[in-house]
This record gives sequence, structure tokens and C-alpha cells, in this order.
Amino acid sequence: MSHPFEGLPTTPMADELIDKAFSRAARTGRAKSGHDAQNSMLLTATSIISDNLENVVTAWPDFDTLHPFYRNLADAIVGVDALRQNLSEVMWASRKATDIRYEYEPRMRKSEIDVARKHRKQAFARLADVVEEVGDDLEALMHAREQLRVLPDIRPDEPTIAVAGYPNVGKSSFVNAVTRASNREASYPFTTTQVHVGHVEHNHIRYQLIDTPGLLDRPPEERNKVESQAVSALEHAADAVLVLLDPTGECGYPLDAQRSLRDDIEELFDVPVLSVFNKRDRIEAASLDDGSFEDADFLMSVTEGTNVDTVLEAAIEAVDYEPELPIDEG
Ligand SMILES: Nc1nc2c(ncn2[C@@H]2O[C@H](COP(=O)(O)OP(=O)(O)OP(=O)(O)O)[C@@H](O)[C@H]2O)c(=O)[nH]1
Ligand SMILES: [Mg+2]
Repeated sequence: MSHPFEGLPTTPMADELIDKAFSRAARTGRAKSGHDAQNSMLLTATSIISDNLENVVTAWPDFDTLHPFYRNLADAIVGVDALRQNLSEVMWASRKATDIRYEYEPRMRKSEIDVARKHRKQAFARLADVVEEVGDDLEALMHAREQLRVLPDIRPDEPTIAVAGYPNVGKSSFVNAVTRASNREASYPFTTTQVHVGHVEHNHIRYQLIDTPGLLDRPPEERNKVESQAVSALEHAADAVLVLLDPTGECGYPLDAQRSLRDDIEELFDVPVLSVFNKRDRIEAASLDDGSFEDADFLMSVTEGTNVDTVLEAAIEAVDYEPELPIDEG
């Protein structure tokens, strides 16, 4: 499994679950007669409802132990507090179904068959009410599942390089250039945008390169709440950040604004942030030496292939990844 929400099973809707429970109950009832029939109908309906609702809840990962990358991301997309509330309501309904069984079983046993049948019908009406009461929760969980299932295959524990910078500075060109060949870049929906994930291998270690257009491409104050939360998720995944700048301004954004984005990112992330000035091929030779780009860690041209590998190697070095060795127990 690639991420904690990928294997979530489908969520039954309230009506579906009620239909399923009652039609199975009717089938088991038909095979018997008298009190036996009423009793096995009650047993079948309550256990189908109770088990199905419990399975909905237990399929979800525990948010307390979830990697902060995924917890933040889930929070950005669906809201973890709301999700917890939905899950606890559904768990309540699961328990309630079992309670109803224990409440009606003895009553039915002690009654005449006609009264027992009435009790059983009353129990079914209450079961239907209980399931309907969590209908909204089930629906919310179904939507949450749909949104979270398609999360990017990002492994927050693997060494990760985030690629940031204003639109059109060459982020995708860079990621494509270094991840060409076997490791095709893949795109996934990511909150309000698309995230591109590429991989490179270095000394047998796989590095993830994450290109996040629409997130780390403008000042923090222009991000809405969801985008800011997605950025916090990235903070938990990234081990180094490459900020690409386009000193030619051809990207449409003045270099000052790009520098200030870089400074914001440096402040936000606790990991090394490298300033890479791209489109070196478009910079006039004279200005290369006049100190205009003193704050550049690297001058690069993706289109000419200048310093592309150097930048990648520097990023890998910045990640400074040490694979965790298994702890020798005993
Ligand atoms: N001259 C020159 N052009 C470049 C270089 N790198 C990228 N470009 C061009 O810049 C344009 C934007 O490149 P992209 O890689 O799409 O930029 P991006 O940062 O991914 O843009 P968004 O996805 O919109 O955020 C494209 O036309 C590239 O061909 C470079 O080193 N030199
Ligand atoms: Mg791009």
C-alpha cells in the first residue's frame, strides 16, 4: 500500500445498509418458524448493522499515530476533527445496534409469538432509526474516502526534495530533466492543485522530488487556509527545498518578489533551502560577474543542461539522508 488511505473500503450508505440487513434477516427468518424465526431475524439484522458500521470505523487509520504529513494533508482536505466526529458517531451506532439486540432478545423470548413479532418489528424500526441517524456521517466518510484515496504516492519517510518557485521559472523542466529515463514523473491531485512527484536514485537510495505548482509559488499571505495546510504537510515531508528563481523576469514576476518568496520559504522550512537561479542562458555575460546574483547558490540552465546535475547533487547532499538501520534487539 502506498499511502494510509489507499486501502479504505467503500462506505455503505444508510439506506443500503438497512436494506441489506433487513433482507438478509427476512431470508434467515423464512428458514425457521415461531420464536426461532423472530429471534434469528433480530440476530441477523443487528449483527449485520453492527459489524458493517464497526468495519467502517476500524478501516480508518489512527490519526494519532499517522505521519504528520498525511495528518496535515487529511486535515487540509477533509478536516480531521470532523472526520473523528463522524467515526465516533458511526461507532456509537454500531454499539447501539448490539444494545438493541440485547434489549429485545429477552423480551421476545418471554412473549407470546404475536407479541414477540411486534417486538421484533419495533426493534427493526429502532435499528433503522439508528442507522439513519448516522446517515450524514456515513456520507461524509464516503466523500472523505474518495478524496483521500487519490492522494499522491509520497512516502514522507523517504528522502524528499521539494521544488519551489514562482510559476514559469522552470520547476517542471528541472524535475523532468533529472528524473527522465526510468522514473517517469507522476501527477496527482493535491488539495487545490496538482502535485508532480519524480524519483531519482543515488547510491541506491531513492529520492522523491516534489513539484508543487500552486502551493510554493507565491507569497504565504496569498494562500488560502487549505493551501496553507497543504504547505504544512509538505513541511513534514521535505528534507530539503530547492527554490528556483528566474532572474530574467521572463516568468512574469520581478526578481525581488521571487527573492522574498525564497526568504519566506527559508523561514517556514526547518530544512536546507537552496537558491537556484535558472535560465542562466538568458543572463547577459556582463551581469554574471557584477554581483547581481550574489545570493544564488547556483546558476543553472535547464535548457542548456548547465549545472543541472550539480544542483541535484547539492540537493541530495542537503538532504543528508542516513537510512535508518534496524535496531539490533537481544
Ligand atoms: N531559456 C530558458 N528557458 C527555460 C529554462 N528552464 C525552463 N525554461 C522555460 O521556461 C518555461 C517555464 O518552464 P516550466 O518548467 O514549465 O516552469 P514551472 O516553474 O514548472 O511553471 P509552472 O508549472 O507554471 O509553475 C518553459 O517555456 C521552459 O522551456 C532555462 O534554463 N532557460
Ligand atoms: Mg510546472
